[in-house]
Amino acid sequence: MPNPVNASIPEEVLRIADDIKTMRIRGAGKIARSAAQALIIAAEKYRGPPEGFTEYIRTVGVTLIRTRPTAVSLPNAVFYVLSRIDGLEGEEARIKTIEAGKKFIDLSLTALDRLAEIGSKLVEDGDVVLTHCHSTAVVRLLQKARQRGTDFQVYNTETRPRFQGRITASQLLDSGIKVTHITDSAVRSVMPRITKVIVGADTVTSDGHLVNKVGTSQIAIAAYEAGVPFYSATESIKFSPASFAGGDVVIEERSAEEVVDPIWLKGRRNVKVLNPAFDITDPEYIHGFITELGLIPPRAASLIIREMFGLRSGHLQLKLIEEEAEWSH
Ligand code: RI2
Repeated sequence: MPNPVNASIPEEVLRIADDIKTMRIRGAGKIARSAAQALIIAAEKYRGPPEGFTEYIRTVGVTLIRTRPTAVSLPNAVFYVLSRIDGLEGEEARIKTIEAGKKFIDLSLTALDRLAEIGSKLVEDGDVVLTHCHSTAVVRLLQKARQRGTDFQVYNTETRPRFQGRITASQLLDSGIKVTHITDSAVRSVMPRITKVIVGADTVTSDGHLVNKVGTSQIAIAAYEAGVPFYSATESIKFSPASFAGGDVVIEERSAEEVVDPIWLKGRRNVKVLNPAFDITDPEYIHGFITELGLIPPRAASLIIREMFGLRSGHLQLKLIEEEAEWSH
């Protein structure tokens, strides 16, 4: 179905969508807050007829959801805002969109702060924490532990192909935390020195699976083998109501150029490059999810989803995602 109002989406909103797609804006929490901000901007800049607003803002929501498929915080942010204007029209809907967008950003930042506070208490003197990729939630948690005066150090993976681990290393070093930067493939060999693994999350499913940066599941298995507890630090907005309703998590495949030099690839046309951005860790390897609601065991994920989003939200989200799929054909 052609999208009739696409042309009127403000430039600034389309830029945010593009920045999410190209990962200039990245990290599941930041992506969600940026999507909420984009909805606020779209509502503030709307100049069309009042009766066209609801359709317009849904189109903006769908445009944002289409940018990256894996982190559920993105559709959760869009759904949070859109569900609050359900049944409203015109100016009332426009004002409520702005209010809901601001409220979402506020809640998300408060959750981040709270989970960092809760998680920081898990870090003890003498700990050697391993982390993967760059997660704002993990960095905040470690910074809080440091502020509390806990004496610990961190091993962090470089995280190929996009090297988000370098951001983690810089931020931890700036906070006075001792960091050892390792290649992704060194994880198992350093595991005997590690006392805790703490990674972020892009999506947590209702049955307690963790979807996170590719390589996470290998780390979880290596930690399990060595008897090292494995945690994921995640705001509850990364729990997936759609998975509760039977929806699958789509693992994003990114371009070959992120993995190999295009010139190298040009001369080797028969080489197939695969670049999945995320993988899935089974609940049995996960000690707990550090959330703003406390430390949650994987088997309790469905309770969190029910509590935070309600029973019907999964079906409603799936409907929105299905509409999105129709539009993209
Ligand atoms: P915060 C990142 O994905 C990583 O997988 C990280 O663990 C996750 O987002 C959560 O990040 P990407 O956007 O919300 O780099 O904790 O592909 O920042």
